[in-house]
Amino acid sequence: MAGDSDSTRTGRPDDGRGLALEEARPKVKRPPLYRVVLVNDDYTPMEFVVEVLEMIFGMDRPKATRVMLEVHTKGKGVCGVYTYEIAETKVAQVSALAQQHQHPLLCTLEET
Ligand code: TYC
Repeated sequence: MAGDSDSTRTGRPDDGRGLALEEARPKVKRPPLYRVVLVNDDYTPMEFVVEVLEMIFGMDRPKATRVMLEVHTKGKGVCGVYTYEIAETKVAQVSALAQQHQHPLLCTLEET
């Protein structure tokens, strides 16, 4: 704060040596998080979706199968929650795989 001495601000006595001795206050904020969402369609094979969930999101087969079936029955489902760069990369990886195999599988980001 402009005009305030260190000792006023910190509540610690001035040691008289004219050197600011302050605890380092770690100034950290949690980054915003984004959901990676898979969208259902009528054409992408279930097996392909399960493999994508295993490859890109590190799920084991039972978990990948549960998530795929949730998307299939409810219309969409969350694959994971990540910081922006990681979420964007996962979306790009899923989209690239879907395009390579000519499936219309859609994967998007949602702010949390
Ligand atoms: N509905 C697809 C089918 O019946 C399977 C599917 C599941 C497709 C999840 C996309 O994100 C998806 N073959």
